[in-house]
Amino acid sequence: MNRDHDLVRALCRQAVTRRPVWIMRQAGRYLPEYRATRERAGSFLKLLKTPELACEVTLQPLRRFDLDAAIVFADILTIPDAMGLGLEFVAGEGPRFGTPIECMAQVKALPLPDPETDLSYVLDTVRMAAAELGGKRPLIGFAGGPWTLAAYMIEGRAGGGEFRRARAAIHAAPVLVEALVTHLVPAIVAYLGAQARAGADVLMLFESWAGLLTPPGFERYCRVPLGEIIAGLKADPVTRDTPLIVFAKGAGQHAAALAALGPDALGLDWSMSLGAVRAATGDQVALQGNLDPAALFAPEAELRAAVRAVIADYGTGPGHVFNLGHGITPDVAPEQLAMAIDEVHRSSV
Ligand code: 1CP
Repeated sequence: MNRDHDLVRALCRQAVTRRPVWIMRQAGRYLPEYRATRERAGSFLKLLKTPELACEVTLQPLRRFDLDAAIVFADILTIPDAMGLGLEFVAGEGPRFGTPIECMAQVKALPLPDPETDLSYVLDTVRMAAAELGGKRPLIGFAGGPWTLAAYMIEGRAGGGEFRRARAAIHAAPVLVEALVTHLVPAIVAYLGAQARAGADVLMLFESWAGLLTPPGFERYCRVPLGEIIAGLKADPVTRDTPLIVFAKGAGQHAAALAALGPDALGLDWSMSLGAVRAATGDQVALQGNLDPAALFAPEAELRAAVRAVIADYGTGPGHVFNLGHGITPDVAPEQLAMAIDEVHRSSV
């Protein structure tokens, strides 16, 4: 385990030599070298399922930028794929499942994937990337949160931010949605545990569509199952000591409730003030974020000022990991990201 690094120390709210920074979706389409490797693989799914190439794109952003972590190149939809939903990626449209979830019989029949066999390609990517990093930079493993996975599994396709079917199901078939998220909990615990055993130094849960839920929906489909996942990880001797970041996008109002579940850190989107969340969570957790990804389109002076504003908003003391408030978009110029990272290093400890 790679404990001797600023990212791990910041996640444990310990003093750092330099404020750590990494970027959600740092390996991706805004990088020409990523597009070239995807081309070589033939498709996104082939890239994902070819560990040599997935390892290569995991490391690409670290060759270009002075980043404090690599994130394993995989996708949150690997679990539903391993459960047999038939994942495809349609050009210009995003993910789609051949057999979306429509009834309780399907939920009951969903297998619990064995990560070592059913998701061995992800674990091979983790093992290769960890070996290449050689302890110089920590590697982040991740999974989708149960509500976000359930939303894609019911919707059957990229939600485009709306997820009309999944949200209708909450009202028309709440027992089905609850059964599905409950079914996903042990699969997510096993998958994250396997990534930690394969060499991931930090774990992260992406609950990217938490913001679609009403407060009672958040409680039932998000907070409660996330609590079960965290309890499962903290009961396992390997994952107990692996720092865990929970990113529930659009759920900043629930930050204190999430902090009480016992993750090491919360990721925040740009709608929240880091300082306000820090005050509300009483320094129980580290915070990660939260530059608006659209700030990467600003002229240099404004971009640098926006980076400084995020740092000032967090305030002094340890426990901050700089990141965007959501993934970097494919249309960003890599030079703009380089400037933002440079400003993090100039303006902070
Ligand atoms: O065309 C391509 O090259 C595919 C684009 C792409 C990439 C680069 C997809 C399809 N997935 C990924 C990799 C990926 N996905 C990573 C590793 C790379 C990195 O972070 O550097 C990670 C962490 C994810 C996680 C992921 N996938 C999330 C959670 C994070 C977030 O951005 O909210 C979600 C929601 C997905 C689903 C997904 N996968 C891909 C797309 C286009 C989508 C979104 C579809 C939609 O709009 O609903």
